[in-house]
Amino acid sequence: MDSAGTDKTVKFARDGNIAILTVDNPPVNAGSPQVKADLTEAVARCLDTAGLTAVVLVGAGGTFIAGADLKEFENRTVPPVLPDLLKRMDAAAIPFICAIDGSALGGGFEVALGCDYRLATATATVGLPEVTLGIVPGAGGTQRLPRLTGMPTAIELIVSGHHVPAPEALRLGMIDRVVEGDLLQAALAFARELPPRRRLLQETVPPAAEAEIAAAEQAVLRKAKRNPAATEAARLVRLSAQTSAEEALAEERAVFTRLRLSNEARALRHLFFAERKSGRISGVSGRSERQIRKVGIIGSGTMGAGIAIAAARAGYDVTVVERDADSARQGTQRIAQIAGEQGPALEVRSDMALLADVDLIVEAAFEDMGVKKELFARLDAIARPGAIIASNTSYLDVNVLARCTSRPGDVLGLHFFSPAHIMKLIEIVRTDLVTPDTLKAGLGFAKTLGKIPIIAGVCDGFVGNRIFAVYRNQCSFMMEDGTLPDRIDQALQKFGWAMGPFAVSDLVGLDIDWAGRKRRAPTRHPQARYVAVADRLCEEGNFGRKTGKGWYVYDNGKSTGLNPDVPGYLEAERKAKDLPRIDRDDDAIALRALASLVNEACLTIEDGIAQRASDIDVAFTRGYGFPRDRGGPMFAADLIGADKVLADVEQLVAENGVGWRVSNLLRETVAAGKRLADIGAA
Ligand code: 3H9
Repeated sequence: MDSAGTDKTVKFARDGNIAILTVDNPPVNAGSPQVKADLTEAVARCLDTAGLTAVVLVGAGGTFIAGADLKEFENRTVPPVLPDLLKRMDAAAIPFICAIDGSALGGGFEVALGCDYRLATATATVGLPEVTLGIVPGAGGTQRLPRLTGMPTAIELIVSGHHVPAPEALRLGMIDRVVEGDLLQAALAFARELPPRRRLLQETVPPAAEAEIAAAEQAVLRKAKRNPAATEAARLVRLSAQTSAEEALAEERAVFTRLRLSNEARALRHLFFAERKSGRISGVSGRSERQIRKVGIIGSGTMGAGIAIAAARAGYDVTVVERDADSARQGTQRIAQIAGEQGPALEVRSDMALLADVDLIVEAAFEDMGVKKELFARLDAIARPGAIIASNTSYLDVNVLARCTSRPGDVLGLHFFSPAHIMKLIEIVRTDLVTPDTLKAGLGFAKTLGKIPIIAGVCDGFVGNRIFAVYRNQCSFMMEDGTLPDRIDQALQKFGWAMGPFAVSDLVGLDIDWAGRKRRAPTRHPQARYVAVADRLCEEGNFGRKTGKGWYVYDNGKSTGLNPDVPGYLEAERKAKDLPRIDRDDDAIALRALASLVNEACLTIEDGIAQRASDIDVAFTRGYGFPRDRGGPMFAADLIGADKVLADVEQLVAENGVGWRVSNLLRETVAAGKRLADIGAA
């Protein structure tokens, strides 16, 4: 085997008459301008070399190509571009065989589609996830894939952006063979058989009934709300059967180029990198020395059941315990009901001693400090040395719980979001005395569960709920200023929120917040602005959806409109306080809501509770229904104009009075002309 060009990101080597091109650009062989240039040069060399019978394309480091380099997207495109390379490969006389290990995604899979044959290891994944990044494939993906899978499947795959595991890809026709054993040797053996050329663009798209295409389209487009790339991608796939490949490719490229620098695509790229950064703690790196295999969960209410299901599905050996036999029976039923046919079936037990040999305990008992303190003291006596004890509390002081044990270094918070087996967000709560190894173990556990972690310090509500509480409070002030709750909900949904705050309160239950307000009442400043309408609803037993009435009225769980009592309650309150009326249009409502989030987010970073602004963007898009296409509150504020948001914060603080202040960090960042979303980014 001869080899050359070792300083290149694409290495050329030969095995007899077969050329081997190895893409080597760690960590994921992303298609940077250098990779594209080197690949173009290496392909040209193959085409200029006499006597070659085939080219095998492979990736170094256990992966093929994870797609275009997303870090380069803000820069101007420099030639050579991928479509031109694929055109050259199409015109070649010899076949290209792609050997896929790890990921072949986006532009990486488009290179694979530009080859004649695709072989993959059983653990490889392939796909075109561009739509999830607010763009469409830019190098023929929308034209070549339907020729392999048919149009309905291609629409489904491209619009959803699904990463397809090799066995499924084989079934769908996306790859030709799944390889057991040495991938390169298998690809070389395949090449030696002199397979005929197979240029996808010369094939026609398999026929499909319009009804089938439309059904596939509707199903995926429904899920891809507020993403213009989704509709464009579906339209482009349809073009594959309507016009020449040349015309369709030109249209695909034009759409790709237009969407690449759209605000939605920028926002989604920001979140892509933010989600990769959010689990990092400065000064803490590497894996925990502790192995977690057995997980114990205390409590089988909605949260405990969801956590148990998530852990069991991730392969942990799970033990769930309850305080007595009756609760255990109910818990077993609850888990069966939530997990459904997919399972797992878990039997909840009523014996705490069963937790003696587990590696990690997650306490998901009733949110009461007294109950939890007692539990932590008991757990300290039961858990084996070295076991980690975590609380799923959403606001209680985990430092206090840690001090109830003789091993505060092994205690942390793992705040799941409901439903815990579905929601991706998790807050890893860093107590004062927690050891780096415990944090690493908590992060490792979260990652195995497929969660996206952010790190939070200890305070009431940690990062997410602390900021969300301020936002909700601000929305109730806007209501008291004269805008009815349904109008506020509508304005925020128009901005892109999954639900408005009043609809969320009804869903969660007004009693939950009521308990919180009563708990905080003794420490509330007597002059602090306070809206009492929610208390009135609660006093009348109207707790939202579950009682059929809250901010809205419900019939069989469906809202039939605003609770007719609310306007009267509001007017009475406004009159009693002699408040001036402030009329806000939809934009002003959305801006004020955003301003409240951004200011509290900056205060949370200032206090050392949140690590960085991008973590807050992750938390709000993954846990609170903030629109992903706006990139999270901090990124959205940068797009709207950080100075405009600051001006609204200043007004908000002036209007709200006691207890409200403008974050210095916010002021300084705006004054320095820096991006809010970059605060804390190291
Ligand atoms: C595209 O291709 C458009 C084309 O149609 C255009 C044709 C003209 N760029 O996720 P991980 C980094 S659009 C730059 O932690 P994993 C990542 O930031 C693209 N960097 O590992 C991280 O860096 P760091 C379509 C990238 O094993 C490191 O690699 N492609 C890229 O959990 C490890 O990543 C996609 O959408 C990239 N494209 O998952 C695929 N990808 O360590 C995007 C990764 O400094 N990538 N990095 O933080 C993924 O889905 C996952 O990263 C992957 C690995 C599954 C590959």
